[in-house]
Amino acid sequence: MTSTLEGARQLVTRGTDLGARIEGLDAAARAARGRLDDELVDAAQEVVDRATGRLRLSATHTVVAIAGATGSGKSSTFNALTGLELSAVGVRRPTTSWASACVWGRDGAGELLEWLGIPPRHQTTRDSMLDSGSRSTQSELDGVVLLDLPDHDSTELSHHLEVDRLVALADLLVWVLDPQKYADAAIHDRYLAPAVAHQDVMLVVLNHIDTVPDDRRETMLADVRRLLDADGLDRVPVLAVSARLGTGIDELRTEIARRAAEKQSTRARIDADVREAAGRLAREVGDAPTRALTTDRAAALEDAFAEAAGVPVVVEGVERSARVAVGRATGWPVSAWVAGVRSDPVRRLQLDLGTEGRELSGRDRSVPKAAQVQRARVDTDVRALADEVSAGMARPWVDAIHRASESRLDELGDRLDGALSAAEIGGARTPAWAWLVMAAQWVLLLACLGGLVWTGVLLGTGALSDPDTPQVAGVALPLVLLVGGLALGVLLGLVARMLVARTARHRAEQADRRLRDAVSEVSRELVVAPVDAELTAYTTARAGLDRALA
Ligand SMILES: Nc1nc2c(ncn2[C@@H]2O[C@H](COP(=O)(O)OP(=O)(O)OP(=O)(O)O)[C@@H](O)[C@H]2O)c(=O)[nH]1
Ligand SMILES: [Mg+2]
Repeated sequence: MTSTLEGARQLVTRGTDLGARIEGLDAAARAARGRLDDELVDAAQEVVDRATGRLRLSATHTVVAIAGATGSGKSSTFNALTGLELSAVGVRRPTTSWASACVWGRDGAGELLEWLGIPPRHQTTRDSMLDSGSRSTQSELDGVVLLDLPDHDSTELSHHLEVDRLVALADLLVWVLDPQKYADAAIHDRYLAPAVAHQDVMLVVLNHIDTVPDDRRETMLADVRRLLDADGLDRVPVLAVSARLGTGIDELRTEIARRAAEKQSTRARIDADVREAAGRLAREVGDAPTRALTTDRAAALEDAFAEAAGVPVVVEGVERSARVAVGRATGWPVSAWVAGVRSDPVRRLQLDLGTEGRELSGRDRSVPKAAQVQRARVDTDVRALADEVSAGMARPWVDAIHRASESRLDELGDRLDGALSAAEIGGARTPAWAWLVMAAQWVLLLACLGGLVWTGVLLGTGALSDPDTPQVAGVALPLVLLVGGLALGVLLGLVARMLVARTARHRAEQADRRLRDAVSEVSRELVVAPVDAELTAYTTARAGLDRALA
């Protein structure tokens, strides 16, 4: 029960939500602009413009256009329906050069006629109240705007343009065929067969039926039917008419009047236009699932960028430099001498970090060579990203995504350099604990040296075991100073080494984080954002088409 109700409600919404469908097509066309063929996008946009234009105008009028080959009898049919000799019916072909209109019920039709581009001199109004002579037949057509068009097969270009323009704007189309040309490939290929989507807003008239012998009429009508079916127009009614004698004109008028009274043609026509345009777009857009860039993919790209920028080399440099410099400051001073360092360790520390800092600032950085080599990897990764993200999509989107992914790669070198030189890598500071450790090392060294000298003097004077010599826990103080200073200095040196390693690692991690942040911003701006824009456009286009075709 509920599901039936739900179904019914859906049908109503589907039937009435033409506005949403037009909006969907509009959104899809905008998103496809620059990505799909311009002509296709333009055509969809025209449908949107036409549809919104028509919907703003009179909903009580139905624009009925009479179209067909020259001499088929369009103007004659027009005259027969209006009951007036409005359109020139000629022997010289083509006769009609400009469309003319006959309006039943003028109220509200002015803007519509303006929109149709029919100048006032080509307009006639039939007001049923005034046409007392044929009131019943004329009031039947109330709300009809009947258009007599030029021929579609003319040698005159202006005729073609006028016909194509008005055929696109009409709510209901009456195609007039004649016994000579009803099988013409031109009319079937150019107008009838492509109008499959519009068959619910079309009528076909076989005119000049008086010229066909009675016994051949059935066969000819069946033939017309067969050809229309072959075009896919099996729902289009065919009416046999003689505009000259008036045969079948009442039936034609009744059919037009019925459709006009239902007031469905306008929306049905727009609906068909929207569906057709959306269908054509959808074939190009494809139906691959929508997607977003995965974080894994973006992270892999950042890695490639970081490597291209030489971030690992720089980070390793930061760690090495910190380990060496802080290590020198905090190690046992004697081993520093042994290592052949004669200069002031504090000065050396600053000098070293200063050099590293300059390298990292990008001005005389030692990594550009690495960047050159790694550019190849960036290209590969960008291509892999574009491949992955566009997998299964239709060609135009695959191309658009690849184009977008590479669109800004030329800036890569400059942008990475800029980002890295702006990044704060820190690390030039000697930590407070290192100063303390260094002071302690010197105190211990002095204690050790003091103990050594003292012990030497006592040994020289033989007074080492003199009870006057100060003692600590039964051991002579000079020996305690010598051995204790030495042992503690070495021990402190070992402990400091662990701290140095941690500090160096910490600084390296910090530098890595900051550099990667800078690189990540570059990769986001140069590759991720452009690709994301394509994916968003794809999602918008797909969602729009789903709405348009709902
Ligand atoms: N016998 C006969 N002649 C017709 C019929 N309908 C039109 N004619 C004649 O066919 C010729 C062409 O008719 P039009 O109404 O001018 O044809 P059209 O389609 O408007 O032609 P263009 O304006 O040139 O495109 C005229 O001589 C008409 O008198 C018909 O049903 N029977
Ligand atoms: Mg004509």
